[in-house]
Amino acid sequence: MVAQEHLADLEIAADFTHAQPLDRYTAEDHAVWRTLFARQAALLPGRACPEFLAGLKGLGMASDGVPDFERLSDVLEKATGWRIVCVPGLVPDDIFFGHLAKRRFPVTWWIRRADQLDYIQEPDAFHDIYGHVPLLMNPVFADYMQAYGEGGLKAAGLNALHRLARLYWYTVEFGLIETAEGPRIYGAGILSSKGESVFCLDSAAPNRVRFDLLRLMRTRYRIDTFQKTYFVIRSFEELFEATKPDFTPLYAALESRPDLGAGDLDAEDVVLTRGTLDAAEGGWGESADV
Ligand code: HBI
Ligand code: FE
Repeated sequence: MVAQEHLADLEIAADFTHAQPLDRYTAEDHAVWRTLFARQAALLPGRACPEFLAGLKGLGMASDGVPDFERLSDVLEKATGWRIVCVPGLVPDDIFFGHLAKRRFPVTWWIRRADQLDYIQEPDAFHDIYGHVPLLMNPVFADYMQAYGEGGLKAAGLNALHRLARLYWYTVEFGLIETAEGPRIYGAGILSSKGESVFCLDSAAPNRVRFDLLRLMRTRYRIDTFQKTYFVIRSFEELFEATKPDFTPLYAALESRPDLGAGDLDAEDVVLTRGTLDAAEGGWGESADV
């Protein structure tokens, strides 16, 4: 499906939100949700971080079909003050950041087709809801996401959006977290992907590097393959504290440092796993970093 098809007849507000068109979900849509949900439920215990699993449980997220966003919002709001808002798909950066800054998480209403279970380029309802919303039940992560929205509005004025986009990519979407039992997943891009849920922890191909804010903001990334490098945080408190200061001097300092490729290691890195970067294993053929 292309984005345009999802727009037909929806009344979209200036902030890109609209009511969730619950009556438009087909039997196939609900079946796709059930399949994806069951696959991840079988895979994620012992792989996802405990905070994600607790959030999933706390939300009472249904395995029976695409959930009602308002019902989820009511549970979420009681826990951390966040709500879900329904959007037609990717929204402009300033709109996206504006919602986050107000503790509203934009969620795409439509779900991928049955022939797109393993990969879809744009975020859909399964990625947005299943991947992102459970961690918004966690108070520290919930504050981090709001701060990210506020930082985004500021970065836009400083020509540093690409730095902040890297932070989102390598934490919110593809982050790993250390636990007493070993590394666990907290990134939504991984949690909503069967293949990457296994690859990011079990494969010898990718690098796993200790989270360092400056280093991360120098690192390009892959949007259409598994990641070449995962950054590992020690706690959500560490992430929140590291990103709390004003980034303005940081952006200035970064001007004189060269970017790193998605698979590059730096002399100062704390390398937890040095990846083989085996292209066949990672699916890294012809595609390039962004
Ligand atoms: N819109 N709906 C939606 N979801 C996103 O994750 C999103 C977006 N617009 C912009 C955007 N993400 C990114 O460019 C920022 O994270 C940098
Ligand atoms: Fe996402």
